[in-house]
Amino acid sequence: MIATATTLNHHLWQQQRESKHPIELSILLTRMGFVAKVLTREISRAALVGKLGLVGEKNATGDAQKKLDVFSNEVVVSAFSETGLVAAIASEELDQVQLVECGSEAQYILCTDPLDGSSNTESSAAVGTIFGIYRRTTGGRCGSEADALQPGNKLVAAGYVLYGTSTVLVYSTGDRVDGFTLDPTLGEFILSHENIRCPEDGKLYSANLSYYQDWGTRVQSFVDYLGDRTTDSSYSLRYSGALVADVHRCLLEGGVYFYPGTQDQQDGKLRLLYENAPLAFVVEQAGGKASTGCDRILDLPIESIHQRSPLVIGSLELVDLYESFVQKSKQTRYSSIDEEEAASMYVGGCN
Ligand code: P6P
Repeated sequence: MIATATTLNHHLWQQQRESKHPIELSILLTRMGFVAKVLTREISRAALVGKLGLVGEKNATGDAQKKLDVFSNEVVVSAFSETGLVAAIASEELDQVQLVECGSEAQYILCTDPLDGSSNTESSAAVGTIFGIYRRTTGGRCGSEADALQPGNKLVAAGYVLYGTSTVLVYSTGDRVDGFTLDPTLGEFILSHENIRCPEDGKLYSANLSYYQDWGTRVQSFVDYLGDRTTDSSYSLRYSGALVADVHRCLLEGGVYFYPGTQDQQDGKLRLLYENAPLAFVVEQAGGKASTGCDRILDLPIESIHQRSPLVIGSLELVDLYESFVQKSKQTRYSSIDEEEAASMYVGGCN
């Protein structure tokens, strides 16, 4: 019954009242809800107002930049700058950290991929916004890049917005994960996925298998195991081209998403600060797991804002299974390849 529905704002107030987080985080997460409403509207009508297509340049990480990438970034930067609570913003679409506010109240840092999976916009497939929020660490009058270079285990809040068949906002401030679905007739995010728990295991996996030949033999063995129909465990591949959509599916239904390193890009494609770390924060809070295949994502030191890392994320059992293939020390469990071959061939992993 809609009259008793819990809106995002009410949920944030409840969490804040139970002293789960400071009022500033409620304000910032409410702001993300506003951004999500604006982007829901603009993404859904982009084809009608000439907002699809490329802008011509590439962004700081070499990705082709879409008009919607630039627009989404502008919406995020302006919306969070107006709060007076954000000292600096690190974005996939900005070469450098944008220093925003020098007021004493500006104690937070926003790290964001404003429009993840933007290549999907041309075909009206799912896209997302990823965000992570840190407290400032430097004491200077203004924020600085150093404030953004914190490991994911220092995040105070993180989440994402999925623009799919519905718009869903998922967030955690460090003790649970909740999801809200936008009711466009009310303009409100309504609690629809309370206290999300990631299934410990699952039968779905997400990866771009066109890179199979570029992966090390240990990752290839993992993929071969998942595709082996002679065993009693049959897995299905689901890959959308949008990290947010694939991770959201793993979070709700169980499954694993992986984007390993290759010979040419040993750290893979995905960016640690504003893609992997915020999603790892959410998935771990829901009982899942996120690593490079070797090391916990949230413990990785972050030396540059566009730093990349391999990623395997999702159900605990499936991430452990992946790690059992790529970690020499855990390799006795499933892999048929012998230690010498594995040790000599592994790319982007650990021994
Ligand atoms: P590929 C989108 O560019 C993104 O960052 C993720 O959202 C997505 O999972 C991945 O890259 C897709 O990369 O190499 O499969 O096209």
